Amino acid sequence: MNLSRISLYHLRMPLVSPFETSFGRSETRDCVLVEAQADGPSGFGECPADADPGYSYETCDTAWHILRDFLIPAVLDQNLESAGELQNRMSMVRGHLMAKAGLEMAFWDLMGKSQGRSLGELIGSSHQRVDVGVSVGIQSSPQALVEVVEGYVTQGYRRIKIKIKPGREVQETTAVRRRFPEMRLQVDANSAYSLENASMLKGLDELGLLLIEQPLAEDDLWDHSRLQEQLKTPICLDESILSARHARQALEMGACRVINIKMGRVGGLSEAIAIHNLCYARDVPVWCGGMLETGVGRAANLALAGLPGFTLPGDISATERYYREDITQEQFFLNADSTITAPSGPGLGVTVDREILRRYTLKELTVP
Ligand code: OSB
Ligand code: MG
Repeated sequence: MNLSRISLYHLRMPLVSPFETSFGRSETRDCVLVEAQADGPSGFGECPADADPGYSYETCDTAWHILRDFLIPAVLDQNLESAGELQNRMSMVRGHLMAKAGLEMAFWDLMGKSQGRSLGELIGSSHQRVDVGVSVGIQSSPQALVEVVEGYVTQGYRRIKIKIKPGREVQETTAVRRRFPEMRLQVDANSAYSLENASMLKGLDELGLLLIEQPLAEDDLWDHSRLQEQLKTPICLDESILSARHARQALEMGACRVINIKMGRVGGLSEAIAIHNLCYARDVPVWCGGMLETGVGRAANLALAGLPGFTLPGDISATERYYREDITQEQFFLNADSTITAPSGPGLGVTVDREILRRYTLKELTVP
């Protein structure tokens, strides 16, 4: 495959409701959409860096810089037969995994379209209906949180994740647990605790949670292993896992018992599959995380989450949970059994609506 032209779009999309985590509150979601052209129809990829470096050091502006000045020049007009060859061309850039992931996703979409096969077929997904849940942001009070959760349960979500931060965890999670004693429930701290104040998390250990996601700093595998020793509830790592090597080391250290896989965070779909394969071979449950993606990134997440090792519900919700209007013609709906069906068309199986895309584009660049 010869990539002859690549375009970047910095998008800012209004969320249907503000999303608050331990690292901040947002009413909009930014991303960099990558469009790659070979012979036939173009391929799209989503780089999920946001406007601010709250979840990761990458932002849309750093991704833009790295894509424009380094990654695009390295991959244009090369004869690339596989995503592995694309990654080789990008390997002179250290880090900047979300920038690389956006470009790799566009490459996969192109490959699928040129072969007339869906992304799920290309990577060997075993099922098209993917078990999903919803990630609920920090609310004004435990009561307000219970009401928001009730709304999602009414819509049919059977797995709920609650965002927590120090002082806003035990009462909140207990209130939801009392209201829904049987619900599949988990929490996500986004690195807000340290080993010193992690005793606050002990109050969660009797609530029958599926997992506690990323309680400590992203660069702190060792302290996660010490905390895991003190908890019955499995720790799940998100921010800490940037590669299959990290995943192996975290498991061998006992730093976690579950892994959240996000292709954006780990540099692309190939590395996400490598982490899945490692965990599958070791019987370690994984699930597909989300980053409030548009329909483009959501389609890729659904294909990934169709691999057989994804035994826990993913953070992949229906379009209407995120956006009133999405950039893809396809919308995603929740099935009655709390699943979402992965698209079956070639590549990502979604079509970008040019007019809607224009509405949310802050800036745009085409090379050459
Ligand atoms: O930590 O999982 C996270 C959203 C943005 C950045 C980080 C995270 C999240 C979510 C939302 O939890 C998951 C979704 O896309 O529904
Ligand atoms: Mg997380």
